[in-house]
Amino acid sequence: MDKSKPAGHIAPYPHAAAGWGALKQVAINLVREKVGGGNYKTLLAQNQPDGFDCPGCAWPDREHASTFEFCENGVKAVAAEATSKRVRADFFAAHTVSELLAQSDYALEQHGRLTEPMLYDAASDRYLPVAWDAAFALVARHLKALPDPNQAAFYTSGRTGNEAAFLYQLFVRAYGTNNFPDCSNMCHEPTSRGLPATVGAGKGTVTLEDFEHADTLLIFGQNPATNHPRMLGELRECAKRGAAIVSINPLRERGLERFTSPSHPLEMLSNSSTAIGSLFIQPKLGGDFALIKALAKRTLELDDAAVAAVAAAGRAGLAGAARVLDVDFIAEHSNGFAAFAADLRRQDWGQLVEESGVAREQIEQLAQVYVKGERVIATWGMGLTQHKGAVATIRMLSNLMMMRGNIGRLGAGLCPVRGHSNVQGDRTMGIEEQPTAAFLDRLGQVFGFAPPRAHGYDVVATIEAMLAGRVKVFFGMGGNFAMATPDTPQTFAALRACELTVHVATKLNRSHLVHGRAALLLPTLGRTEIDLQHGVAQGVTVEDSMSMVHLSYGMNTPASPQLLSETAIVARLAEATLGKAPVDWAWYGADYARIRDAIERVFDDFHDFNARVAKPGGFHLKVASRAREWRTASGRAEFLVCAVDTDTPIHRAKAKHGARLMTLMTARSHDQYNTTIYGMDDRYRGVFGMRRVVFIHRDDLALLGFAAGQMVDIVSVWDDAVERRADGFMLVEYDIPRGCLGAYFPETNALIPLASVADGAGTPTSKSIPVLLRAAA
Ligand SMILES: Nc1nc2c(c(=O)[nH]1)N[C@H]1C(S)=C(S)[C@@H](COP(=O)(O)OP(=O)(O)OC[C@H]3O[C@@H](n4cnc5c(=O)[nH]c(N)nc54)[C@H](O)[C@@H]3O)O[C@H]1N2
Ligand SMILES: Nc1nc2c(c(=O)[nH]1)N[C@H]1C(S)=C(S)[C@@H](COP(=O)(O)OP(=O)(O)OC[C@H]3O[C@@H](n4cnc5c(=O)[nH]c(N)nc54)[C@H](O)[C@@H]3O)O[C@H]1N2
Ligand SMILES: [Mo]
Repeated sequence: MDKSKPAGHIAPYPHAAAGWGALKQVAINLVREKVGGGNYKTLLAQNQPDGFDCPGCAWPDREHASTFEFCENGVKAVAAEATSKRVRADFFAAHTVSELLAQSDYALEQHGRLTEPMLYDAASDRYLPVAWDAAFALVARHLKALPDPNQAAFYTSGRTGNEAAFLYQLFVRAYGTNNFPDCSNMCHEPTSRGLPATVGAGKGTVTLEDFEHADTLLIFGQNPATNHPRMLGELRECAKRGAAIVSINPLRERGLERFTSPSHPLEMLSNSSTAIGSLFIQPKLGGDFALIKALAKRTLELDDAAVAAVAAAGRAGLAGAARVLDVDFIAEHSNGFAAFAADLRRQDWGQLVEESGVAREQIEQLAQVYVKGERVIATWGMGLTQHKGAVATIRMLSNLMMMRGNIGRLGAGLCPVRGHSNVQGDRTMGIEEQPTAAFLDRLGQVFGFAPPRAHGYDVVATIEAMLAGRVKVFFGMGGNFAMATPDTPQTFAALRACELTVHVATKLNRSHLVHGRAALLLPTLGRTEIDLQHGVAQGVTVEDSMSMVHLSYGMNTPASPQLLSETAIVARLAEATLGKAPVDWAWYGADYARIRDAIERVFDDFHDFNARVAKPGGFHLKVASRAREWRTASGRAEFLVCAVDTDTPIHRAKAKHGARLMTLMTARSHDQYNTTIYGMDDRYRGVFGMRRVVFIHRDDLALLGFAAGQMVDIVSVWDDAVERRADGFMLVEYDIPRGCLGAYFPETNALIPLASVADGAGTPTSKSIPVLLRAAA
């Protein structure tokens, strides 16, 4: 590993987020990606009715948007797919797999689009061309040879459209397993597991319309300027209206301070910008649970004060102040409030301050903002989900919102902000290792087969099963399993222990190089490309983060005539494996509208699917909690008592190592899409030309006896004998709470122990890793 000083530099970013910087970056990207002339027009068709859904993120689009919503990172995602560079058979002939493994993730991405199916040849350590039919026959042979279908696992990344996802889960269940690890397991799983127990549905309750009416926004653990740039447009409008916007984040992310809108020419010309954040609260990593519980406690105290004031005023014959709690909501809609309130009253303030890392005065200030809001939206991203206590944190947030009836009414609600553009839709379609019995019953009835009942493996369980030899075939529908997952050396060993690994992909990545004894690489169409089946262009449907379902049509000529759509790959693999049972796969693959009809038969909420989705903008998929219909066991929204966890791996490591123990978060730079590295800058955080950096507070630099710019190795602290380390990172002094560090993934994934997951969700704790720093060897 190269431990010499990186070539990059650090320079604070003084400008607003987006604006001219973003446009310049867009131009650079188009040139770098050598997007062919005809493909420029694709950018204009992005997120427009009859265009394609942006493969960038899951933030929704304004219906009938009249101007192109310009988004730098959306353009990067499109440009990466529309690149004119190609990886052909001659490329693989020229490079052994071992050679390619030595290249960086950035270099692998730069080679361009995959063009034909390839089969690994161990004798030459190269990928060689293979015919599609032979490829499907090979996978089918492996699958049929397994003594138990549960020895295969089927991964999904969140770009896969609904039609392919539906057919895929049908095939896998007809084959006989529920082993559906998916990117969601590493992402918003704590949301999907946390919310049903409280509001009865695992999805957000707001739509864009609610943003037009909200007067207060609480943004937890999200970096929208980089990861959901179109969200800034909504925030800008809210800010202009005078809404209070609070960012709760250990880092003061740039896009939440000031934003120049590229779709507002005046702001661009005058170099002016809209101030966005009204208040910044910087909890320590993983401190959100204690902070939210503190807000709930304070809200209760303020209500007690209001009740006392009313009583006093009444004695004096005056009208008193209004209640702080929404007593009507609590009485009519909820369950468990008395126990919840009793727990809040018992809760010690000191513990909340200590565990959140936020001073009591600041908590009280934030509580004032919260109770002043008549219509409050709470949004959250990976800053809440990738912790041991993530499920409890999300439930506590739901509790807090319910106290003031901020769920299921105009301008208010819960807003988990999902990542991949169709990650929510894939789950809706049944990509789910823990399917409900009701869903399986229905699937079995509609298609006349008996789906497997046993729950399957999620991402972490799949890696463990591969290591233990219990999973022998790994099939990846998109994504980059080897690099997105924790404990990198273990994951590599797991993949290498497989009899067969198969990846359906658009571009080369490391997962294709860390392979099983047999390995296939199956190239597929991206969402921007025309998908012709029997001469007819097919659209695919996607569901965004706010449950809007719409059609997406590709416009570009496919990167290679040999590419198959994901749906076609599933249909042909299913037929090769199962014949025409329980359905005629090819018949479905020939016309995606038939798959939508089948989806409608399995899910009531998709009634009239083809007709409704044909309308520009599509339709909103019902979320019961939005309508204050509570699909919980009690039929009411549940207040859930949750205690502060003071026995986490972080607490235990601190007890052992004292103040030198640091908590590390791993997040995204501005120039990456998850494991895809587009460039080496993190502009808004002032990092240029390098990625191996660690953000650290100046007092911690002093405490540890380091200086900014010095190189360190990072070592995790865990209770097994495995040494987990990541070497050669430059220390960058940063405005981050004491005891906390920040770095980028995937370079740091080797530090996350496989067993370190969110309670009740299995999500790797990518934002709270106990580590020690050592001067680089
Ligand atoms: N351009 C681009 N767009 C993307 C992606 C991408 O990689 N690139 N990825 C997509 C995907 S799959 C996803 S899931 C989303 C991810 O989007 P985000 O949720 O924004 O993801 P991250 O960059 O991991 O970091 C989240 C934020 O959490 C903060 N944070 C870290 N720990 C804590 C904590 O303990 N508490 C609080 N309150 N905050 C914390 C970090 O400072 C950071 O600002 O973006 C999607 N969109
Ligand atoms: N340490 C740490 N680890 C993390 C995270 C973190 O914050 N910290 N975040 C986690 C999160 S939120 C997520 S969602 C996961 C992401 O995990 P994944 O979804 O597995 O990873 P991606 O990097 O999004 O996958 C990129 C690859 O997908 C393929 N691809 C792109 N478009 C298409 C397509 O249309 N079809 C097909 N078949 N393939 C396509 C390309 O080959 C590309 O190389 O990573 C997780 N890992
Ligand atoms: Mo994600």
